Amino acid sequence: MDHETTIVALSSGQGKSTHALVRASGPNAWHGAKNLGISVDSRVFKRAHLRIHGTILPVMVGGFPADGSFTGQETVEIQLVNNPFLIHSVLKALIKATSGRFAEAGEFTARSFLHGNISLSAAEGVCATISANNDAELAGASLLRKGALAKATEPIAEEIIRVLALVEAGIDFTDEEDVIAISESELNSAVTACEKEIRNILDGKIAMETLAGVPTIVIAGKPNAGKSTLFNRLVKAKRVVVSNIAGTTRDVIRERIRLHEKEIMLVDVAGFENPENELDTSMQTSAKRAVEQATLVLWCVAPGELLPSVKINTLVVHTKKDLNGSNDNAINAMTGEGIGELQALIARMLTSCAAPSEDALALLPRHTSCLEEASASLFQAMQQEKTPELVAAALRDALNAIGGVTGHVTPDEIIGEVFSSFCIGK
Ligand SMILES: Nc1nc2c(ncn2[C@@H]2O[C@H](COP(=O)(O)OP(=O)(O)OP(=O)(O)O)[C@@H](O)[C@H]2O)c(=O)[nH]1
Ligand SMILES: [Mg+2]
Repeated sequence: MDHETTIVALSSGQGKSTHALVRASGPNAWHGAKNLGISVDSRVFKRAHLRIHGTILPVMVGGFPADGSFTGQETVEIQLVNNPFLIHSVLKALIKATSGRFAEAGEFTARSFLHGNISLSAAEGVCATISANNDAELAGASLLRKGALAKATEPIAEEIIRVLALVEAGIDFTDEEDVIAISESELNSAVTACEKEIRNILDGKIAMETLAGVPTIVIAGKPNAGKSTLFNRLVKAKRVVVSNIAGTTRDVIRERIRLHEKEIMLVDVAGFENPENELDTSMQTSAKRAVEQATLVLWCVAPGELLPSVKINTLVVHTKKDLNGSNDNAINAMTGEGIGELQALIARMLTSCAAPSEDALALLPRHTSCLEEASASLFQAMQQEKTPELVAAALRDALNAIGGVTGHVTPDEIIGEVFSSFCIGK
């Protein structure tokens, strides 16, 4: 990628909307806009008239100077009516006027990274924000975007650099007996501390891909407990068959619903009982697998049934309230009594089990492997404490691996790979 040519792209998404946003960034961005009859004022968004095909097009224009733009280069943003023909004409006119070219995928964000405005992991956060499908994914992406991972790893990298410098000084002054740049015990405790920090990040991490799916809520319990009636109530439709014959539901039934503004997958399964034949066994296996994969299990208990042993992601739901008035927390899925409270409780439980906590970092697989590599190299350095040259080599490997997270020491191919997953215009 060259970074001296002005790049131009449509920055708003596809689809129906009243307005579209065209962006140009690079050394000729402002000059090019002027060539089209627009005078750009720094940090001002204003009405303007664009000269195009001999006609005048009313637009809104914003100008960002190099030291105040996302890319770190002069930028112009033009808002116009969302008409594909007009957008295409404006893009072509801007490219001609700026002697520029169409931007490649992720090129605006790549320039931001290359001008030192954001770290590589923060750039990946921009990408993850654009493609987020749910609240948890958005929260994970925003932690990345705010540079939380870079903030956590940079002090570790600085410490490795400090220790490496001392080890190398020791190698350089090996002839001078009385010069000990770093003692074995000092080296060991510094490297151990760095390794522990990396381990903490890895242990407390939330893998970004686990946030991508919608949470799954499985309604489970004994046959006839009222599971399917609750399923239908939450889906707000007669989606599954309900009857007083135990064993009515046989398959795993899934329905995507919204609950308190959250997208969830609701699942109804066969009641748990001792299998009596092959069909029972297969039903039970499917139900068990669904429960194992659930984010949250609603374990339905009808009056007179024994309570299950409590598990972390399980919420016991007392059904058929009308048949057992003594339990305050019970529901009646037939009338809807207690359903509002149950929905609120589910939403609260999902928030606590799905969203990353303030200090939990959402890592992409690339980050995890860089950190694991860094940890392994530090471990290697500790094994080699008697041979300074090998310690230095292992520390350099650790530094390269950790630098890969923030982009300080990232090969061009990896940078190219990261930005190519963006869409054009970002
Ligand atoms: N009185 C009363 N009956 C209920 C209530 N909820 C469900 N039922 C009845 O209980 C029976 C069983 O309900 P289902 O929803 O089919 O139970 P299930 O747990 O899905 O049963 P299986 O699919 O056989 O495992 C049906 O006759 C329902 O009408 C309730 O709150 N009160
Ligand atoms: Mg059922």
